[in-house]
Amino acid sequence: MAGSTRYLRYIIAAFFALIFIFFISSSSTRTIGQQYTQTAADILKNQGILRGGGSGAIDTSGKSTFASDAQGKTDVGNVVNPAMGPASTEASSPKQPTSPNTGIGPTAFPPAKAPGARMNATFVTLARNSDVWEISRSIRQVEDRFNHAYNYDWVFLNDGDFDDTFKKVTTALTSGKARYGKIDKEHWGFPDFIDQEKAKKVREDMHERKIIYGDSISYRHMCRYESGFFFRHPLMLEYEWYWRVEPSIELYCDIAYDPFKFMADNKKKYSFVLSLYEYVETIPTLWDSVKKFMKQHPEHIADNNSMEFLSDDGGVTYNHCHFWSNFEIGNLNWLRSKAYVEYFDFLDKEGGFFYERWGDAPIHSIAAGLMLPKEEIHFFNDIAYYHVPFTHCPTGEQMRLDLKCHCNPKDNFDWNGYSCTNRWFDMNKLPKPEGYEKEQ
Ligand SMILES: Nc1nc2c(ncn2[C@@H]2O[C@H](COP(=O)(O)OP(=O)(O)O)[C@@H](O)[C@H]2O)c(=O)[nH]1
Ligand SMILES: [Mg+2]
Repeated sequence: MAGSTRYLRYIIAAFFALIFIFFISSSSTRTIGQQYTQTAADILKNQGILRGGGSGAIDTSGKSTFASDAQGKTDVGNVVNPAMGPASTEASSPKQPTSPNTGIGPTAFPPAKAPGARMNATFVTLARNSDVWEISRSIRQVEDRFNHAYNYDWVFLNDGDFDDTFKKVTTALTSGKARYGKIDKEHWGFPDFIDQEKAKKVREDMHERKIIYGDSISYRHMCRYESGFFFRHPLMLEYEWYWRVEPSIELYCDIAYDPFKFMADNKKKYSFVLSLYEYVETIPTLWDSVKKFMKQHPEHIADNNSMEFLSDDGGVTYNHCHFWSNFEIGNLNWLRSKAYVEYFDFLDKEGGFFYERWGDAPIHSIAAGLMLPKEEIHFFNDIAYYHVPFTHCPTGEQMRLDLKCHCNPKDNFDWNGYSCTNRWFDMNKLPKPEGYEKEQ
C-alpha cells in the first residue's frame, strides 16, 4: 500500500512537472513570432487608425497563403476590424513598417536572384474571381519583366471570397508569396451618413447622361476603397511600399532595377506613368471640397507643392489633371499618415463618392499634389505601360532598345494634348526626354 502511494505521488509530481515544462516552452517559442504579428497589427492600432484586436489574424506562416488555406487560414482580412479611427501619426513615425525587409522572422522574403536588400514592399491587386484571366496576363508580364528576379509578395484583395481557381492560378504565376484578403464590410458599402434616395437619383441621372460607370454602385465602392482603405487592410500593414496592378495591363520594357528601392533611395512617396484630364461630370464639386479641406487643415499642405500641376489659376479652379492611378508605386506610410487619413475622412463625409462619382485617381493625385513636396512625386519614363486605352511608351529610342521594349513609340500618350505629363515637366522645369519632339 505504502509503495503504491509513493508511486501515485511520483505520477502527480511528474504531471505537474510536465505542465510546468509545457508552459515555459510554449510561452518562449511564441515570443518571436508574436513580436512580428504585433508589430504588423499594432502599428496602426497604437496610432488609433486600427481599432480592435486582431494581431493574430495576419498570416505569418511564411508560405503562400493558398498553401495555408488547407489549414483554414485564408481570407484573414475580415477578422480584424480596421474601422475608421482618429488619424494616425506622421508617416515618419518609427512605428510604421520600414524598409529594407529585415530578412528574418516570418515576414522575411524568400531569396531572390537580384543582389542587395529588398524593400518592405508588395504588389497589390483588387479583383473579383471573374478577373482571373485578365489579372493572370498582368501578373505574367510583371513577373517576366521584373519580379522574377526580386520575388516580391503579391496581395490580392476582394470584397467577396476568392475561389480556388483564382488562388491556384495566381499562386502559380507569382514568384513571391501570394496572399488573399477579404475586405471588411465596413470598407465596402454605403456609410450610414449617405442618403440612399439621393444617391440613387444621381445614379439614374448619370445613367441617362451615359456617364461611364455612372449607374454603378460597385464601381463607387471600389473607388472609395482604393481612395481610403486598401492601405490599412490587415495584410497591407506589414509593408511600407506598394505597386498597384490591375487586370489586362501590359509592361512593354524590361525593368532591370528595383523601382521600390529607387523610390526609397530618392525619397519619393508617389509615382506615375500616365496622366490625363478627368471627366468633369464625375467630380463637379470635388475641388470645392478640397478647398474647404485646405482651409481647415493648412498644416497638411506642403510648402513646395504641385498646385501648378492641378490648377491654372493658383488654386481657384481645378484643371482636372490627375495621375492615372491604375498604375502606382507609392509609400503606404504616407497614405497611413495623419495628413492623408484626415484628407480622406473629410472628403468621404462630403459624400461625393456617392452623390457624384469621385474616382480614386483624382483623390490620390490631389493628395499627392498638395500634401507632398513636388520632389517626392516621380515620373517613371522607363516603365512602359498600357491600360486600356492609353500607352506610355518611353521616349528615347536608345532606352527602348536597351530595355528590350516592344511598344510602338507612336502610341505614346505623354506628349498628346490630352495628357498632363507635359505640364508636369514644365512645372518641375525638367528637361524633356531626348527625342520627344519627334514623338509628339
Ligand atoms: N473585388 C472587386 N474588385 C473590383 C470591383 N470592381 C472593380 N474591381 C477592381 O478594381 C480595379 C479597377 O476596376 P476596373 O474595372 O479596372 O476600372 P477602370 O480601370 O476604371 O475601368 C480593378 O483591379 C478591378 O479588378 C468589384 O466590384 N469587386
Ligand atoms: Mg482597370
